[in-house]
Parts: sequence; C-alpha cells; structure tokens
Amino acid sequence: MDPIRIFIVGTAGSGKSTLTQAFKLWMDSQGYNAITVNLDPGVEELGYAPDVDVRDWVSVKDVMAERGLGPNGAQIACADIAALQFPKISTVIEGFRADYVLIDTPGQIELFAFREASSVFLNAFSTDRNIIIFVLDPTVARNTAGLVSLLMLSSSIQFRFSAPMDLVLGKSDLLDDEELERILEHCSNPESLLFALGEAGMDMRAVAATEFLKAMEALGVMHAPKPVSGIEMSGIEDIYNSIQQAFFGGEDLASD
Ligand SMILES: Nc1nc2c(ncn2[C@@H]2O[C@H](COP(=O)(O)OP(=O)(O)O)[C@@H](O)[C@H]2O)c(=O)[nH]1
Ligand SMILES: [Mg+2]
Repeated sequence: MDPIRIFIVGTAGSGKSTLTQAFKLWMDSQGYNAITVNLDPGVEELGYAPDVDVRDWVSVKDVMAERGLGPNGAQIACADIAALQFPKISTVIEGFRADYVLIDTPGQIELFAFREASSVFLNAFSTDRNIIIFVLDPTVARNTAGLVSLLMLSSSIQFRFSAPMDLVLGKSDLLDDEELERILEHCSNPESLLFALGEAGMDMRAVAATEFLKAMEALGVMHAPKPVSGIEMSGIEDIYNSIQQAFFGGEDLASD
C-alpha cells in the first residue's frame, strides 16, 4: 500500500527535526515501518541520520560557492533546484516501501509555505496520503499576539495545501501548567482568545482578529493543539492516533 507521508512543518527552531527523530524512534519501538526524510538543504547539524537526505542532491554550501549567493538567496535557489530532483527523490523514498514517511521540512518555514517547490514535492506523490503536522513554537505561542500570528500562518499553509493538517504544541516541556492550559484554551475557544487580545490592549487588532478567527474556525484550524515534546518523547502517540483517525477512521494500519 502507498505510505502515509507526514510533513513536519513549523517556524525555525520550533523543534521539527527533534520531533522527526523522536517520532521515528517511537515508530521503531512500536514495530511500525517508518523512514525519515530531510528536506532542508541548508541544515548543518540535524541530530539524526535521515534515511533520505535532500543534501545528497543539493547543498546550500555548494550553491553559495558556485553562484556567489548569500545564505538566504542560496536557500531559495536550493529549494528550486531540489524541486527539479523531486522525481528522483520520490523514487528513492518509494523504494523503501515504508508504511510511514516522516518528512522534516526546511528550518525557514517560508521555503515550505510559500515556494512552489513544496507543492511540486507534495504532488509528486498520490496526494490523498499526505498529512501536515504544524508545530507551534511555545516560545512564540505563550504570547497572545504570537499565538494568533502562528494560527494565521498555519491557516495560510492549510489554505495552500489540500492535505489534512494537525496542530501540535512543540517543546511543551518548556511551558508551565498555567501557560499550557491557557494556550489550549485559546486555541479551542476563540472567545477566550479575543478576550485575551483585548486585555493585552489590542482592541483594534482584535477587531480584525475576530474576522480572522471566524475564517480560521471555518478552516478547522481552531482546535486545541496536542502538546508534544521531542526531547521528553511525550505526546507522540497522540499524533500517531490522530493520523490513524485522519486516514483510517481510527483503525490501526498495523492490525490488518
Ligand atoms: N526543551 C525542549 N527543547 C527542544 C525540543 N525539541 C527541540 N528542542 C530544542 O530546540 C532547538 C531547535 O530544535 P530543532 O529540532 O532543530 O528545530 P527545527 O529548526 O524546527 O528543526 C534545539 O536546540 C533543540 O534541542 C523539546 O521538545 N523540548
Ligand atoms: Mg530542522
């Protein structure tokens, strides 16, 4: 059967690579057949050895040297160069015959969110087997305006890709109980989020936010994210269960 492809997406430093590695370790411990893919051509230290690595096809360092570009320009050039290699990369991925493909996306989220290359990559596969896991960075989300901005970013990704999306609250071990409760409440109850924006003196912005929040509710983005920690290896089973729910209505792939 065609594998489920899990795209781990989030802002730089939100914990994508650590979560990808933790998810793979968890999958292995459960006896599930999963591989990891690094889609970040610019990453220097990944912290794990991916089964498939875009850096085998294109490297930011080489592109900087060859084209005389700075790191940001080279990242963008690499995303586009990598897109040309996607047919080959997807053949390698499919050659593993894994049940799950865990895809670690570039540190700079705009490379995934806004460049055409990522659509090309998603569409290189049968599109009904893709799911996006959007990782909220707790150091941004603990601030109300930061949380709204992250939700808006997640909606723009939801808008761009037709794949189902699930929100997770990354590095949740960094939050105290009160902060965690507040973020979960704000994400699942737009009224409480609006109230908090008002309390923070952002009434004007709250007016605009009301309309945004309505749109986000309609998109299905407003729901409590699952707290996870790649470092503590917590919450990973919850992501797995929601993936099962999205594709099999809760029936475990491994059971048939
Ligand atoms: N406390 C804590 N730190 C984490 C966690 N996941 C990642 N980090 C740290 O956050 C930084 C960025 O992590 P990384 O996985 O590289 O983020 P990425 O840029 O989204 O791939 C690193 O210093 C990690 O050690 C976590 O679950 N808990
Ligand atoms: Mg990373």
